[in-house]
Amino acid sequence: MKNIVLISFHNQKALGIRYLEKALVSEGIATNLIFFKGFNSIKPGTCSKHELQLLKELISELKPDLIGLSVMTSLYLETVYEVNKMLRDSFNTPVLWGGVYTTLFPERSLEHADFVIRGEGEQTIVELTKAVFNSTPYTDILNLGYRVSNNSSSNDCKSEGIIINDVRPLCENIDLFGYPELGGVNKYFINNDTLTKGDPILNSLSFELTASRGCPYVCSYCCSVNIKRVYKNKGKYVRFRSVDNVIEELKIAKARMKNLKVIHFWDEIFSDEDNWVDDFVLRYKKEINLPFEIWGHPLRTNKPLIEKLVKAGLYKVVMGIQSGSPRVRKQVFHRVEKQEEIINASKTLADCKVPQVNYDFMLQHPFETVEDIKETYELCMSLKPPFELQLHGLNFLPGTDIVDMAIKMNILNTEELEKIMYSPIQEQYNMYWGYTNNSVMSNFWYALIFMTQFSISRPFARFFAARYHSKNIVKLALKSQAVFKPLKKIRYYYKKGILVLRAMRLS
Ligand code: B12
Repeated sequence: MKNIVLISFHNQKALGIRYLEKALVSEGIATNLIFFKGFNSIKPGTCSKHELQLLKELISELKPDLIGLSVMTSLYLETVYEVNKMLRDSFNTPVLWGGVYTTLFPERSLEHADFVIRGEGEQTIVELTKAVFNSTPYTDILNLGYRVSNNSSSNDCKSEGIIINDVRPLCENIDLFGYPELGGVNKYFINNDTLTKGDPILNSLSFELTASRGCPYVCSYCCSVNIKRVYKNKGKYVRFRSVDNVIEELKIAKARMKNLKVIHFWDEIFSDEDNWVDDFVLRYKKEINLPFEIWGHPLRTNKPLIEKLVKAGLYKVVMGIQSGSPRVRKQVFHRVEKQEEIINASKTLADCKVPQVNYDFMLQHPFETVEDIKETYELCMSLKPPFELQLHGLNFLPGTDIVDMAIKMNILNTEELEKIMYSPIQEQYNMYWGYTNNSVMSNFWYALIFMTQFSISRPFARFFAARYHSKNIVKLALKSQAVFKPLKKIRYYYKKGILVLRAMRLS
């Protein structure tokens, strides 16, 4: 039977290919999903020879007529290239790429793939798969890009031998996409040198979904604004699902996932629209009643909203602040919120007693001065505790505005940036989580920022900060990290335990 295989990388929950499966299966197209490698945000590593062999054997068994690779992030390109090469060397099947990276770099992707799909793929993948299966023309399919053997006269032709068609208008009613199917015999997970049949999500403690698509902000380090530009004049970019549709999806997850303890909403901006939220909290509490986590934004955090969400089960908010320096935030990161707005948001989260508040910062990157990192320390001291900090570096992601800024400001040149952006997966993660800045004072303020998140170390941070001119104090503060760093691990296990207990009480 003709079928399509879709492969995700380092992500067994992969919303992208799960939505595509829904679209294909709804049209009666046989679809298999392979989750190649599990998610590991600290030490991902690439695939082993054995894992590649397992994939090859599985593809030989499934005999697909089209193979789609989900290239969501450039960080995992090393694994994507290995898989792509194996497919090219071993099979004659056309290969299709899609996902955020492909959307922003269709020409580059076509150096490896026969077809690319830009943007949201539901309708296009159905049209392309039908065309490939039935050997009918695909040249006019919107969102599609493909290689041609001889030159074409099409206006959409961007480079020789390549056609990139226009994108279709965005689907405004995203309920029409439905939601991913849980379980099924068409799912395979390859990880740790083992192939497991069945949907890996079914045994998970958490369920991940998104109640919206798109983001209204223009942060320079994120791809969202660049994806939005691909869709210029093609309709509304930020769209919300109906509460009904979201609750239906969650009810199925709750019924089918026996270990389910927590829900993650991965909306770039969780809805703050009154009617939607009122309806959601009422139904969520009544029909789902499990702790849930959202990503927050300082400009979308107000007391009535957070109070309602906490009553419904909101247990964790992760809020990107990224820098305490107004200069870095505005001029480098293109973020519009002011210092007082961030502090007020932190008051709201603390006053509403959100059980877990996590602030995200990008530090020690080439745009930052010692004065900027000192300002981040000062902001952290003004945030209302309790909170946790997620401190990391800046990933230069291909196609983002910050890459062009780094070139224009002579911070890095094109070759240096290419090397950074396309280096092996582990190197990119080391840069992201690493502690590579050599300036002693930058390391000093970084250490103090870390200390602001624990009530036990906060007074020490204040003490060290007041004496930052003294070399001995700077040395002492840097040494004291060895004492405070383990606090993070202790807190992690403590919070995890509390969360499981809380979920057991609720269910
Ligand atoms: C939610 C999310 C996550 C979740 C993923 C949850 C999950 N279950 O999948 C979590 C928090 C785990 C996560 C982790 C990471 N993420 Co993330 N994430 C997002 C976010 C906000 C939304 C993605 C999403 O689920 N959208 C909804 C689904 C339905 O859309 P989609 O995935 O884009 O899929 C559609 C199309 O792209 C296309 N498509 C997708 N796959 C395929 C395959 C084929 C064959 C075809 C034809 C089409 C196609 O069709 C799909 C349906 O319309 C995006 C931002 C964004 N605007 O995309 C960042 C984003 C994708 N993440 C990003 C990054 C960097 C990461 C991490 C590397 C972060 C880190 N340092 O660890 C990891 C990598 C995870 C991984 N292994 O892939 C970057 C990627 C950019 C880049 N160049 O690398 C983005 C764009 C954000 C940013 N900073 O710019 N992420």
